[in-house]
Amino acid sequence: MQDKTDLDGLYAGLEAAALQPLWTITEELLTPTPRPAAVPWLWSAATMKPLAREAIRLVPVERGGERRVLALANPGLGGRPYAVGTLWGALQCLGPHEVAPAHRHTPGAIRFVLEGEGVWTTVDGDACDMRPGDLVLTPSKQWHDHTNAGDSEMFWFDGLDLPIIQALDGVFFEHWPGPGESQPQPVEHNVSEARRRDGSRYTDGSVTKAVSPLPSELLIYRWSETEAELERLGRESDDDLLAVEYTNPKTGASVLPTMACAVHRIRGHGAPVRRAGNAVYVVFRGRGESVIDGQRFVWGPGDMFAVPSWSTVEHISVGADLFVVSDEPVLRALGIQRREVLPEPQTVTGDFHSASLRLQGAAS
Ligand code: 1HN
Repeated sequence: MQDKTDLDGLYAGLEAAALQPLWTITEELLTPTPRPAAVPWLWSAATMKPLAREAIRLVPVERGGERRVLALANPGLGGRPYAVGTLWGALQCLGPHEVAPAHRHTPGAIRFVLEGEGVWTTVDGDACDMRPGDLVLTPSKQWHDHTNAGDSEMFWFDGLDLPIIQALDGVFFEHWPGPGESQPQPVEHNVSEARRRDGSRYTDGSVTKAVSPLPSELLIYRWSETEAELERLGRESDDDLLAVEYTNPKTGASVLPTMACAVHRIRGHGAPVRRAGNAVYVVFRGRGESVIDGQRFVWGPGDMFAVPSWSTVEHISVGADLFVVSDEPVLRALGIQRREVLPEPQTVTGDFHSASLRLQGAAS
């Protein structure tokens, strides 16, 4: 009895002193394998696009709000605006002749273009033209603004390492000091592309990548070149899944120190794989499905889905190209990267229906 009272007193004393006894929390802290709070989830283009168009109609792009961006908010993350624990993922859109003001910040960003024309992102003075399938980089601390000089709406995917930089309490942000809200419009466009003609821009999974704190100086990777690389790989291999990673031509490392970008071409039933680290997928072309921890996700162009750390994923399609961004370079830099190919396809135990699809179902 005395012991129980003493023990209660100890725990009360610890709490009052802002101390916690590890022996009561060991098992939740040191899990045998990763237990991400984020859940596998899919955001469909059919749901997102009408909302984005409504936002274009109702909400101007202005200094302060800075961007018209719909953040993928994973329902496992308790309202935080992140697609997975370590990555921001979003649909960004610009209406005809809109300009999003210039700013810079410590989080780094990648853009994968889905739809539209006549838009460029100016990155530290270099105007990078954006066309569907292109990857455009906005490395940490570089000034950037977006200009839509065309008559059509523009949609692209944004990936940022914001949750990582936030976890490090390293977020700094600054508005362009002017004059004006944007950088001066450069006469020449795509300078980084013209300048960096040598060095390989892609690798397949068989190459061990360098670890580098430097972002790529090449800021644009064109879809025509990515596709040529996929075609080349496809002729050399009969795998059902071809993976091409974009690389820094100078160092052979991933495009940014924190984020790796790749395209997976699915032409059959890919092997089930799980890896340490989070990923967000964006469907560029084709239709298919992915089984993530037993749940089936059916997808088509413009859909986006979250694959949290250590969940098993396999992709199935007769022909599709998936863009994928992951935090793999961080795990690699820390020496904790890990990947396993499982011997058997998963048993499908359920089908995923997004919240809005469920609502539509309930209404009809
Ligand atoms: C940002 O600067 C952009 O520049 C997009 O387009 C998304 C999400 C969080 C923080 C900054 C952009 C962003 C962002």
